[in-house]
Amino acid sequence: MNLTVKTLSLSVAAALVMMGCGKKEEPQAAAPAAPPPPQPVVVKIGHVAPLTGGIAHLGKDNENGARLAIEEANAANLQIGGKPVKFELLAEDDQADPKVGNTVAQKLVDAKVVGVVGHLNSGTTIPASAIYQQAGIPMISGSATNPALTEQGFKGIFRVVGRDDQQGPAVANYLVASAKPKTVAIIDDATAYGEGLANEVEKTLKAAGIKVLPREKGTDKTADWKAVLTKIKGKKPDAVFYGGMDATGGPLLKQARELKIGATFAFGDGACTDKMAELAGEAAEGLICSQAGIPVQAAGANFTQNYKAKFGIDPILYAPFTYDAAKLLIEAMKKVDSTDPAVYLPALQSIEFKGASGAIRFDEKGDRKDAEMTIFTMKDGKITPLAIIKGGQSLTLEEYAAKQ
Ligand code: ABU
Repeated sequence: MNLTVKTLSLSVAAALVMMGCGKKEEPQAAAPAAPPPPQPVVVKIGHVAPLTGGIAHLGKDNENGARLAIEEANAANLQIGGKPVKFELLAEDDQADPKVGNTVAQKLVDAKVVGVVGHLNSGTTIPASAIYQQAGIPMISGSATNPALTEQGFKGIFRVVGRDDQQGPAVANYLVASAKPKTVAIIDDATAYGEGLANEVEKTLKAAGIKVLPREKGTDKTADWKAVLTKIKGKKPDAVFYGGMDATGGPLLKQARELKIGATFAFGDGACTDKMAELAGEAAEGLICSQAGIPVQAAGANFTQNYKAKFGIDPILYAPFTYDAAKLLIEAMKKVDSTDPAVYLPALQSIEFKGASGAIRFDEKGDRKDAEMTIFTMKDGKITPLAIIKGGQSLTLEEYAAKQ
């Protein structure tokens, strides 16, 4: 055996002896399990709109907007107050009925929501706002336009659309400038919204020296307008304004044309949707209408794409506004690192936010500062924006988009 082989053999032998003499291997103690990730704190946000009845399509559109914002916030895995949070949307149906609206408002308060997006109708939003205010829960409507909502002195009540004392003059002035009517008939649906907007239109028309016929009325469920329209036909107005929603405005317009009333028809935001073409058919062509914000065509591209990807349809009317309303609540919570309404309310009051519906700031009443108004006409079955009015300026859709 040469020296090298001998040395190697001794080393191997020594190693084997050492292994044999080593401590018997103990079974490895299991590594302590990692602590489970902290369970997210569930933060409830309410949404209320009519999800049944004639304007359920608008209620669902509003709800979809809020739901998209909530899901996007959850996808961002937010931490508030040092804890992961998961937002949950509690969606309620108020059937566009003020009594039901109050019942579901109380239900949301009892469920401990920390904020509410809604309601859709002014007639439900105004009474429900007192319940939220009393409970200290901030509420933002994405569609209620009656001025009375924010004239109550409630510090936690907001809207992200304009008001009917802005919308009424906007649509009435456009009607005067475009149709040059000498006599106008006005009909409303006897709701807080329909009657209130009709009053604003009447004031503006009268101030412009136009004769306004005695008011005609229906309800938010009227399907047969023939008696009202026959009465109006005899007075030969040049234009007719209707304060009400598309579910009743569509049949009204269809029946007017069936009665061979040739007047120009104008509507407010509740009847300023493509649904008018579905309900009135050809009769809807050429109608004039207004919305109390930017048109859905001007909403942020991300919002529109994500909405369509999630719901498989295009947003209809105020979904960008309810989307923004939900985002505003969450943004205010993030700013103060708290989901406590009393803590985040001041941040909401002073918020400056670039939303899908444009730049949002609130005035001391809770109204949106510098809200846009848009005038549309029905063209080839589609509500088509003609003018976006902001701060006394009138812009086309393209001009508005170029400024963003
Ligand atoms: N702004 C139109 C529909 C909602 C409302 O009642 O105000």
